[in-house]
Amino acid sequence: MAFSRRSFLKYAAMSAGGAALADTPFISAEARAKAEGGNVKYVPTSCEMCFWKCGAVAKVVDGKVVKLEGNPFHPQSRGKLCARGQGGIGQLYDEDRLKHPMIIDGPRGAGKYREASWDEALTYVAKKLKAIAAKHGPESIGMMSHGSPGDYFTNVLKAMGSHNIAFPSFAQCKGIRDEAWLLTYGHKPGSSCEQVDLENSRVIVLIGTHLGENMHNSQNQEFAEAIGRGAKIICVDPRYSTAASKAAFWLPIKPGTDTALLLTWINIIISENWYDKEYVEKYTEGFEQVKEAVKQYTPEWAAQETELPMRQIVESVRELSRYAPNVVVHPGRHYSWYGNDTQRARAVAILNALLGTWGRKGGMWLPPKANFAKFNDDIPAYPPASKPPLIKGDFPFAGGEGVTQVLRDATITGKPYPIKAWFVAGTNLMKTLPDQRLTRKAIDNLDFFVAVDLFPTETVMLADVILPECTYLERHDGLFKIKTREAGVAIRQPAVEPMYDSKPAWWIGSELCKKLGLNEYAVKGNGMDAWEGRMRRQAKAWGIDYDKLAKHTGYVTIPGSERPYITADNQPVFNTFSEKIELYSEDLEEKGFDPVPQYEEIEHPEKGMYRLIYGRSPVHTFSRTINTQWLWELEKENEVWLNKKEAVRLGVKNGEYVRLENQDGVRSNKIKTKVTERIRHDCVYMVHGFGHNAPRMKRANGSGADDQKLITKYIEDPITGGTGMRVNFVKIIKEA
Ligand code: MGD
Ligand code: SF4
Repeated sequence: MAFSRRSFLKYAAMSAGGAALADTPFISAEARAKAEGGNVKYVPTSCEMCFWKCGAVAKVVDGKVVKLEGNPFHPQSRGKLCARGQGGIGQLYDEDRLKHPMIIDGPRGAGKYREASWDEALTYVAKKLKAIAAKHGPESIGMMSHGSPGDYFTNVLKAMGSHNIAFPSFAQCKGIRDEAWLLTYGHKPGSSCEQVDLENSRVIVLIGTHLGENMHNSQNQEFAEAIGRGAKIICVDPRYSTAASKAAFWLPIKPGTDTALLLTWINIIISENWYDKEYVEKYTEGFEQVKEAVKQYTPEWAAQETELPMRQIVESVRELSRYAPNVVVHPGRHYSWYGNDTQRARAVAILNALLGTWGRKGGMWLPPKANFAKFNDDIPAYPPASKPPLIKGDFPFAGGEGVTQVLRDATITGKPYPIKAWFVAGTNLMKTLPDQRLTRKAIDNLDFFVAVDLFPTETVMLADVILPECTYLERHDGLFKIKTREAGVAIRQPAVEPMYDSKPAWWIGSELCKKLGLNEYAVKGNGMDAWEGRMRRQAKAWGIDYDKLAKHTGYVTIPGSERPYITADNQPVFNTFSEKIELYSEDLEEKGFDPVPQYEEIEHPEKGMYRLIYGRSPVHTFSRTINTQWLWELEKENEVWLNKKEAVRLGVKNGEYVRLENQDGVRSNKIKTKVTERIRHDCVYMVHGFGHNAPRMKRANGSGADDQKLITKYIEDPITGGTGMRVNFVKIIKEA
């Protein structure tokens, strides 16, 4: 391959703040190819190495992708890609990819499969699904998915009459936060990306949001620019993270006590009259109730509870108020920490409202204004669900995306009605859902299990039928609505033909519809260009020039959609009952929850045990990139961070391999110790996603340790169903 590992590393070398980002000249894709001549193509598309969906441009020489660059026209990449984005070539040419459809040929879990043609595999899947639907009802088929394949299989399931579709990005991630902001502002704090105006912020508060290690391209670019401009960072994290190393205030909080700090900050801001009175009066409801409810949270109390110096608590919030409203308390993203997380997210939302950040420069920009014409390509309405879907469980604010573990529980218990088949696309459930023992038990209970994936992961290798999707560089995938400060539309289109016998998910879903006798839900037209035809019709409905998008820019702006800040003729719209920001939530009160967040103490580890906390690496996405050649070479294994004094007490040396054993006696793979003063004494930290148990993924298998294996305990948030996963305690076992 023309693109050597060495040149890749040059581009992708990590800086202290995360992955380096490569620049691209500002010129259209077609014009560049013409200028270079020869057998060179530049194909604008959208990255899927994570779900920020940056605009990328693939350079293709003689039919091979040799380079990926950031699309300069796309606001989420701004001409740059992170290391993972550039590493997408490694995913495309990974020799461990799934190459053919496979049908199980032995007991589940034994790893025995036979190759099948697409026709045979899809006929088999359709026959099995039909039989299960006939015997137990279509609702007994459940789906779990992450990323773009979900759309196509949602169509299949709904066409069959099942609405039991759930996404781990809800209960294991940001759904909790989104519901809290919907309750408060009537808006999520962002759609494609968080609406944080870091570019113009004067003070940025990060509560466990580890920008720099958590790598979302444009957000990290803006964060770096803000630091360069002298913006002050207040970083609340038990660990001296990359972001903390750039901070004016690092608050090494006792894990699980963030709501105590937030409510105390709210109390200080109110009692010191540091809040934005005019804004609060004009745009919020329930101020007096909040004032009353937070009175009890004094700085003295918070200092004890959070183990932070009182002076630091007061001085940091004074700094924050001093520059308000050009400040932002980042809404965060991954929220499933302690089981009371919706109220922590509410506290962040309320704090932002008191500082008047929504719609203010340096705060949170207003959502862009754009009306996209309805387009469903004349697909008929789905049949009504034969039984009410389970996916919200007993959680009153479980949102529209569904709570994954509810499907898993019903698969195990058969209650309130049985789930007999799973359709799993683009998610490695064994590494995504807490308590792997339950995930395995549920899979063992299934009558039928289909997986659509790129790789033979531990979850995929438990499926009865495995369907190989092609990578994002080999497929059309739709026109994406992108909402940043402006609204726009981006394209995903193939840079090269699908390798092996892999197919795009739209094709798999469409062919399955036909095999199920649901032709009216299949993509119109035949052949591999049918989806592109649909994309063209969609572009037309939206008034977008498809050819410009596909050949030149990869992204187009919706003119006039940008209106980031409040002005006299640009007033914010809050989609709440009161049409204001609801500091006091009657919706929560009605369902028996605290209308203003209150602090709840959680269990802490006993001496000798440490709370297990986890986070991200700038060069990996969950467990999905560990096997990707260059990314694996950059970081092959994770480490466990252990406080230096604790290490001395335990006699553990830096670099020594240990195992972690949790409160239920579950032991990890061996993991290297990073002895450091950069973490509190009561917790240990590791990067999520390593420690695969997937022998066919040669690089990833057995590399590092799996945090999910140790997360046998989780606490469900009673409001949204989020699974609090930082409630496990581990001890360190020295290797013999
Ligand atoms: P979290 O896991 O919530 O992640 O990124 P974030 O939302 O930033 O936060 C991890 C940080 O929380 C760590 O620094 C940890 O020390 C700190 N922490 C742990 N416990 C506590 C606590 O009790 N209190 C406080 N204040 N801090 C605590 C996740 C985000 O990252 C998400 S949701 C996605 S989907 C993306 N995934 C991803 C990826 O996989 N790879 C890379 N490179 N970037 C990613 N960006 C996104
Ligand atoms: Fe790709 Fe990186 Fe953008 Fe994610 S942040 S979409 S991995 S370039």
